[in-house]
Amino acid sequence: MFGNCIFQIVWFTQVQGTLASESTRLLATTLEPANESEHLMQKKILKTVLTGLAVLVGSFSTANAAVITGLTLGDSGSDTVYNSADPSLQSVADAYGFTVAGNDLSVANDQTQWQAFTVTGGAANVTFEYLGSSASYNNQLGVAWAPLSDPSNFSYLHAFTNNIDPVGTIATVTVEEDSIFAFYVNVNSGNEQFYSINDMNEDNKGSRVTDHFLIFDTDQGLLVGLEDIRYNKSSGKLGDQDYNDVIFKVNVAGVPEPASAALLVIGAGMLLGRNRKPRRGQVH
Ligand SMILES: [Ca+2]
Ligand SMILES: [Ca+2]
Ligand SMILES: [Ca+2]
Repeated sequence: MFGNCIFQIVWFTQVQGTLASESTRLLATTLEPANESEHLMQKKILKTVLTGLAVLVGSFSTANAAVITGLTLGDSGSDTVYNSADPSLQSVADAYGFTVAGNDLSVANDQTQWQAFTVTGGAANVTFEYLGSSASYNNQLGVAWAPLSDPSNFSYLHAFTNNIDPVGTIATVTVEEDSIFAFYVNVNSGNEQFYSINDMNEDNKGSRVTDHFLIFDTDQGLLVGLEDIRYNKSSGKLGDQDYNDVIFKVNVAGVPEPASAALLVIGAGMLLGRNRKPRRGQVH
């Protein structure tokens, strides 16, 4: 689960009324395009986001009351994980002891169909931990996020680069309240870009919904495996489709409220004051 968050299922029927008015508001505020292609892109992303809101699968309360909600955005199927060079996604999951509801994680059977997440009720810190890679490309990974009031207006927050940053690198980026976020990769330092939102990927034209990012909701946070090569018509796969090109863990937590942050600073000051006194004693 997301850190120590409380998991609660939110069924579509419970939120349908709220979403209907939200949909109207989004449509009214976002479809003012600068040109036709931008218009089409906005419509496409908006449709994707609203479809996802209609299939909410779960939400999480965090420390500052931020609620993180996984969106499937129309994805309903697991994807095959093919074996290739070590470390395989399964071997990394095993090595780090990832479990789902107390049982060993299975990369074949435990895939969520989440493609993106909404953040409401407060800002959220998204913390990456780089766990492993089997890729010749250097891939820049991070979060793409947009305000819910303007869901096609993405900003990019870089977290780490495989093969450059060492395995074990930890990086935190902050996503604002009332936003949607997804994972992105700049493949081979920018030759291609893929998202965890399949409809935003250039190789996903048509009805294919094969994921570039497989996302698992584990007892230690999210485990994510990336396939960094595009869809190949003749093989019917995304590259070798081994999802071990970059493997990372993600934890999402509410950003502390200002009042709590102020208390933390005061607390830290008291601790520093305490520590200084003995040091002075040692010097003299
Ligand atoms: Ca899928
Ligand atoms: Ca691969
Ligand atoms: Ca690989």
